[in-house]
Amino acid sequence: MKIEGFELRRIALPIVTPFRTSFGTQTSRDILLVKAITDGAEGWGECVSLPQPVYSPEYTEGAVDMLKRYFIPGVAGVKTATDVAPALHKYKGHPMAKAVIETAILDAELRTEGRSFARELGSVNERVPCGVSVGIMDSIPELLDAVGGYIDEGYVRIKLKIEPGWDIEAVRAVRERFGDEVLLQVDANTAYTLRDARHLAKLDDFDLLLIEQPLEEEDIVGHADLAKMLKTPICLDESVTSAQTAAAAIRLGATSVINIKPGRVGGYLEARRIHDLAAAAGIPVWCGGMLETGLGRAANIALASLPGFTLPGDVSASDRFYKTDITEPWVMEDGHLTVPTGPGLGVAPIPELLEEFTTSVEWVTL
Ligand code: SMG
Ligand code: MG
Repeated sequence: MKIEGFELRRIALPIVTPFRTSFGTQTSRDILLVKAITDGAEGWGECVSLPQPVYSPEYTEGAVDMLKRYFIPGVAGVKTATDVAPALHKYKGHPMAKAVIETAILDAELRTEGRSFARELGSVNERVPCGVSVGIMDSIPELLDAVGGYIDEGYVRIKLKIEPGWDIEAVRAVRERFGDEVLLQVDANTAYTLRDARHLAKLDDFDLLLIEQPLEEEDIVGHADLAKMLKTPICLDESVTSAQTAAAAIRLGATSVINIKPGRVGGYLEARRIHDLAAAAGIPVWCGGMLETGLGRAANIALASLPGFTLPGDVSASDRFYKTDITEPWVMEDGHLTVPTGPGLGVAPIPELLEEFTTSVEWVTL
């Protein structure tokens, strides 16, 4: 395969209701899409960075700069997606920017060869169960309304975003209203320190599936210490930036479940490596989400259908965040989404919708 160039396209999509986490509130999504132009097919990638470096060090303008300055020139001569990560290895960090270019090239390659992401990654399931991530709200009644709505829609697992001041009582209220049967977990996005250990241990009363990333990204040892003080399993998100950090966190006892987000670890091929090493270590994994459009969602659904993904992911229907998606919308049936089987991602942006939401387009030829 010969890569001829890339289109860098920015789109702006409104979000149906503001989504608040411990680090801020998202009210719309400004997304970078990358299209790889090759002598075979065209391929798409969706960059999961946020506009500001508040979830991880990456931010979208930075990703654009890295792509134009280093990563696009860096893949000149690359003939297959498996050569992308080795070609870019000398450049430190920026996994989301690396992931988007690898995904676009992989999609082009798979479309050319008529193979799907699911088949390429090692899918074993035809559908995946859907979890939903519920933001921090202004009041408990508002939270209970939101959770009730998602349960009525069929979501099979609820994740509550937490922060100091919005944790034990929120979880207690959801358990009291919806019962012990609901699969429930929480995500702190690094909002606590080890000094909060005794407070966090109060979550042990509520039979949660896991607590996600309570401490700082770098604090692997702190998570290992905290794990000894809690019954609730710890699941790392932000801290796991590669297969290497995943292996280290497992070895140290810092994580007994892993949230795999392809963007955070440099792409779907590295995500599969983490899946494989976690499976070998008996560690369950699940697929995280970054408010993807239908494009990024398609790839996540394929990944979530691998055998080690034994917990429902933050894999929700398009209408969880977007009234209008840029692809055919992902619609949940019986709490599940069907794994796409067409060539590559199996979906593509609908041209008129893509145009409608586009804010800028730039071409970079190789
Ligand atoms: O795509 O369903 C989704 C969002 C899931 O909560 C979610 N993601 O830390 O796991 C996480 C957050 C990161 C994004 S917050 C803007
Ligand atoms: Mg998280």
